[in-house]
Amino acid sequence: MKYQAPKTVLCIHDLSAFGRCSMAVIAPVLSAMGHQAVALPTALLSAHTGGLGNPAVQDCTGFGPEALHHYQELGISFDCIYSGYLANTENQKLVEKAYELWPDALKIADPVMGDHGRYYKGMEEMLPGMRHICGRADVILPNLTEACFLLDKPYPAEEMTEEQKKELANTLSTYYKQSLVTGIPMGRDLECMGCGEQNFSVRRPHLEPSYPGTGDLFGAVLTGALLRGNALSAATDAAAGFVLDSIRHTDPSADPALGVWFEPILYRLNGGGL
Ligand code: PXL
Repeated sequence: MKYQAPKTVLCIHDLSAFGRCSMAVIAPVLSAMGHQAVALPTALLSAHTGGLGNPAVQDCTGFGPEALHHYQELGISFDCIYSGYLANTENQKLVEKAYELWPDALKIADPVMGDHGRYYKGMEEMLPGMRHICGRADVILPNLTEACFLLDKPYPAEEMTEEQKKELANTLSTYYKQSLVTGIPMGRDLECMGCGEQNFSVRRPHLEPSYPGTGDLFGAVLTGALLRGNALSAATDAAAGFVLDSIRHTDPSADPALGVWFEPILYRLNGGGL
């Protein structure tokens, strides 16, 4: 096998320990793909907030700036800064600070704010800061709801026409370098639309039920594949395929709140065609 130096990825996400989302899927996926995941948790939760009772929550806002200071002292150079769920506006400033400290890093931002046309609890106040972060990122990963929030557009009540998608893509391209809008319902499929420097779309069957953490799984595989030198469209295809395979490997009678069973197929990311 060709030797490839591990890429170092600063991961700014929450760590929800149980329930297979955020850092709990991002770190193992990046490791399996041969990268070093440096976990900078924005918050610690005993489990995610999507149907597993009342998790214990520890805010980590004070930890972030000290961690960045330490990495600066160590002279670490990050190849990539990948951010997701940010618990407050201080966390948003942390991402901006990381961008300033490591301007050459590939900046991937998932503007986690909501889904199904609605904000997650308390996330409305995050919109201005998310717009700012996304404006500086190389690649943003909004779902359709978040793309509509970013652009101040109403969430489409019905399936989008090609014309409407084109309009969304054009508007996103005016503000953001490269967007990947996930979760666009198209018939029996879900579409991921790439727009900006590269325009393409990737579709996979829309399987029910929906599981928490699949957006994080998608983002982590995409990030890992980009850092291996794949083109954005190939990385998107790989990420969408891995999410679908993980869903297919999940016992359909299991509680969806427990997330998808990606662990048994993690080995596929280590090498393969990526
Ligand atoms: O990306 C999923 C996610 C991340 N973080 C927290 C969550 C969820 C989904 O419910 O609750 C805290």
